Amino acid sequence: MTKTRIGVLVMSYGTPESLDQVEAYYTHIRRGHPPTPEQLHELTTRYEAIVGGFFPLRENTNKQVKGLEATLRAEHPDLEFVCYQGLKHAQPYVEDGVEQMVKDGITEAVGIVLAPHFSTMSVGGYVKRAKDKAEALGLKMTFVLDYHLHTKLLDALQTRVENALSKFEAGDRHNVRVIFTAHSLPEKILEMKDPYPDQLLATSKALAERVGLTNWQFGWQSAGQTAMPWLGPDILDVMRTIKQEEGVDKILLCPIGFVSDHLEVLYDIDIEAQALAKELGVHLERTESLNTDPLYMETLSDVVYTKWQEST
Ligand code: FEC
Repeated sequence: MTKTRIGVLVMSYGTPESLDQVEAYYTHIRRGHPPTPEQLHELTTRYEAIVGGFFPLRENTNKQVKGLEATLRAEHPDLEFVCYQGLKHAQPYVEDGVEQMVKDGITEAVGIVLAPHFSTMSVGGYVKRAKDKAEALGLKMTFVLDYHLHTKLLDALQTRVENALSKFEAGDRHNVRVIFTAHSLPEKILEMKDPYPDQLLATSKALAERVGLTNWQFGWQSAGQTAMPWLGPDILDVMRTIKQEEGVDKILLCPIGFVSDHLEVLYDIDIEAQALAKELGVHLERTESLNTDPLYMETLSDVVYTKWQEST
């Protein structure tokens, strides 16, 4: 008997493949407006700083897509799940992924973004592009919009918080300030009653409860350099304030809004925030990224399968 084939469009931010692609990538992020030479130099310098110009997000996304396909197939041997990649700012673009599914004869598909929290400006943007293309090509598609409180995701994050806390001296752990972080967005999302801030807080609270944390807060990171106001406080300001006003000198950053090692983790936390920590005399640690943690793959597999079942 032939198995039912289900396409899965796995969407992620995307990253350049080499330093000479940074300008095109940055221009795409800026909706077709090329960066100034200063902006381009600044971004290129950040990529060079992380691992000599190597772009870990591409490899990590490739592995996550393969990992999800393997998990779906192992958990549902009676079905044939086929995963495709669709990137927001690099090739293969979201639209390319949808087109490839149609070329391969896929007639029903589920879309999922490698980001657990919904925002109209982030996940909503991926979904709109995929939906528009799928409608134009006559492909039946449904979408997972969030999975920020999935038990297995929380299990994986809880282990990461506990492991990172164990890097501090046993007697000091109750003095560690845990800061959950996510990518900032323009403040205007608040007027749209966007669920992003509440979902992030819900994940933070669930983790604090599981680990038994009382000494924690939330902070935004990686805000864009634009004239409009972005959600704050920024983690760098939080680090300065809690050191100066409360004497906090042990901090654990837990970037719950990201699922992979990439620029925003490897530069913004590991280089920029670490440099500030050194200057302030603070012991700073961060939780490990999820990457292809089996619990993360199982989270994705579970929400994709459930979404497909709901649509049949
Ligand atoms: O490693 C890499 O090569 C890519 C790392 C990367 C990830 C990422 C995730 C998110 N972003 C989100 C929102 C915005 C908004 C703007 C924006 C701009 C940039 C720039 C770079 C960049 N983002 Fe990003 N983001 C990553 C990288 N991001 C580089 C451009 C230079 C800069 O501002 O630093 C502003 C765009 C605009 O002006 O309109 C908004 C959100 C996420 C998390 C969800 C997701 O992964 O989609 C939200 C990874």
